[in-house]
Amino acid sequence: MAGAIAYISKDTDGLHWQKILEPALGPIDFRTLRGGLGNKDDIEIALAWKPDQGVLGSFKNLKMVVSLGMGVDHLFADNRVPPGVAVTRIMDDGLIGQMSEYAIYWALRHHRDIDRYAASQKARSWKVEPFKDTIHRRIGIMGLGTIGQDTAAKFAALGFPTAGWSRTAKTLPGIETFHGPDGLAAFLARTDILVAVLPLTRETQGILNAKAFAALPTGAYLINMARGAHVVDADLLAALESGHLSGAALDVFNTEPLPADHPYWTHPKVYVTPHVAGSTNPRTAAPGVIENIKRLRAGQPLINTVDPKAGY
Ligand code: NDP
Ligand code: OXD
Repeated sequence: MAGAIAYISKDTDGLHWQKILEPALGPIDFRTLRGGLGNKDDIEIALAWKPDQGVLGSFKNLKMVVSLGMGVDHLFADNRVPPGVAVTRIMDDGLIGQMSEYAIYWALRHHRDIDRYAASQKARSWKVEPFKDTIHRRIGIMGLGTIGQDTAAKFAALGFPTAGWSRTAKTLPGIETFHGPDGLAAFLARTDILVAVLPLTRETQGILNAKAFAALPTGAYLINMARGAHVVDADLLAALESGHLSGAALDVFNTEPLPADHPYWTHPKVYVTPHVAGSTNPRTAAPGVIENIKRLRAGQPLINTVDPKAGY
């Protein structure tokens, strides 16, 4: 039998992955954190989500790590992946669709003044809010990768003027594009609803700070579905208090779970969800994982690879 596949996550027992992989790969030597890893020298592939420091490094014959989330920052923190081991990530159309839904839900809720109408309903008040034409609500997607491009295309299809910002230059149908540090201020200046969907890297940590918020137009709204560490919390709270930002929908936080005493929990302009914008669905994520296991074993080039130098 080929080398073992280890499920390295504390979230679940991982046996659902074994059930999904076995019909495609035949009998596999599947190990899990909960069930015991046995002789670690047998482990060739790790399916990992937030591995503890040193765990992956203890697998001497590890050849490939598969991130069980689309984000890979959990693997690069403190060099958790030993040098020379291939890093790939799940590519999950189901998850991508959920992320776009999340952004569109909060954007529409803000755009259509649903909170004000809910307050009016409570007061039995038939009050019509000022009309804002869709073509005047500018959406800005920060990060034009797999998720950002899907989200941008869907906003554009709804008729919102949509722009995106990425590291390298891009041309995308129906989307205004900006890139690099030099393009950031202009991108923010034309953005009424900012959707953050960047990877967390050295360059993007703390990028949603006082300077970035000041560059947004007054009344702008933030949707952060990327990583909490993109946000300088004190700066966001200050921008909300001052009224410069009108609100924020936050799925991710500097500390997760969000501490019980954190001001976001009770802030009248903040919505909190517990890192659920997109959940990995093994049914939709498995085909890419299976393909990569077959490719690794056949000595073929892998797909959905991650560049450890860039960190995404
Ligand atoms: P990708 O790696 O496909 O794309 C990343 C995008 O960010 C690219 O467009 C890239 O630019 C851009 N980018 C990276 N660094 C910079 C930089 N320094 N300046 C400007 N742009 C930059 O990522 P995905 O779309 O797959 O995912 C994005 C993130 O979403 C994940 O890393 C994860 O953190 C988060 N996520 C959150 C989930 C949740 O439930 N809340 C679920 C899934 C993902 P370029 O195109 O030029 O390379
Ligand atoms: C992911 C996540 O990266 O769940 O997939 O955050």
